[in-house]
Amino acid sequence: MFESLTEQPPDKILMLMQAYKEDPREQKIDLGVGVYKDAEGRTPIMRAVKAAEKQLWEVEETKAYTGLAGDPAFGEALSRLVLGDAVPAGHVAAAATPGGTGACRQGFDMIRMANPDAKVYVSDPTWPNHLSILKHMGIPVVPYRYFDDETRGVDFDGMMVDIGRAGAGDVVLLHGCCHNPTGANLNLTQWQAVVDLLLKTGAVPMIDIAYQGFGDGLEADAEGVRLVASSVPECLIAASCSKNFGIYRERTGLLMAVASDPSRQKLHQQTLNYLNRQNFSFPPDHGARLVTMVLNDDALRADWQAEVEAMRTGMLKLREQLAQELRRLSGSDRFGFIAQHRGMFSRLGATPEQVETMREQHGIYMVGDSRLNIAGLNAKSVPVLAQAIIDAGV
Ligand code: PLP
Ligand code: TYF
Repeated sequence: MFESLTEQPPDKILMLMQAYKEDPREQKIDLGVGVYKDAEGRTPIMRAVKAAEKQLWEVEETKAYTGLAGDPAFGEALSRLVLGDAVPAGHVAAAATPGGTGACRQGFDMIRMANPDAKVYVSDPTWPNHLSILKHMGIPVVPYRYFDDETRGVDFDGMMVDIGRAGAGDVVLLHGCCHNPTGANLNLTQWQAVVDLLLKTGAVPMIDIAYQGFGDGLEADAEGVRLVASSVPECLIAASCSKNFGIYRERTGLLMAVASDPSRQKLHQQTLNYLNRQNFSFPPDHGARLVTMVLNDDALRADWQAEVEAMRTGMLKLREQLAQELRRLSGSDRFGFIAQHRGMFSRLGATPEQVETMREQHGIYMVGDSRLNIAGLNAKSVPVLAQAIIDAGV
């Protein structure tokens, strides 16, 4: 039977990770996969997470199943982190998922279940996994203009025209902050305009937020999500704890369904539970429990916030250093966008050939669309990258 299977396209980001590993050059620089790294190139376990893990080992008495939506305390704590006071708890249904990817997948499943004809509008470009999961599920995808290749900012006029075509029964997928792969984001005025448009058309927003705290701060990064969630009749939010808690392999995420009418909450919760049961039954608990402990303990939370803030400001400093170095080498301001972008990524706007040249000649690994992971840099490698960018003729 399985002879009928054909090879599926591999994940280019994960392939790049492998190619980097196999490169024997000592001075190679990894700007590929979206994993935070400190100046020494390590992806550390965050202090508060480690402390929670130690405590957990002492106090945990059972590994028996939780609930289909995971521990409700996790749902409450993480939805509060994302939504703040924007939406009362009684309007939010939430289910733990295996990572933010699992939250996206479950969200798409809920959309398909509610409306088998739904089209999902996605930014051009978006995280490749959005596209591959939607394709795998047979959900039609409509790209909307997002990145302006000239300014390296958001093509907001184009975006508004394109998402204006989504009608009731369609979904507009938005990145909550720190857009992957471009680093270009909406400001709050633009979020408001998107909300007004969605209210007019009746299209439902789904927000993927995987980098809260990596852009302008934990609160600022959630402003767009909070505005949407408090304004529209219904929306989905897929949140990931992989980056901002540094617990990638624990697979910790949350899918939220928010409704302005609280009487919808019960059915939404039941649907989320049902979908978890169909796809994997109980979600992973370890990472979710650590996150809950960190968020609900004042001291752990303060330490975690301080560490996220240090990661964020460190990345901002690298952005500024890179923009400055490129200003010096190019004698122009055309790389100023690097300091304007937010999050782990920036799309440089280099051609695939230029990306290849940087890899071959300088051992610099970035994704083929010229997305670079800022956290892969340190103060010493920034000038090396800047020189390579200029040498490649970007
Ligand atoms: N969404 C986006 C845009 C991402 O970049 C990521 C990255 O890792 C995720 C979701 C989910 O990640 P994970 O499944 O590791 O939590
Ligand atoms: O975009 C990234 O690099 C991260 C990590 O299949 C990632 O989101 C990359 C590929 C993948 C899953 C996660």
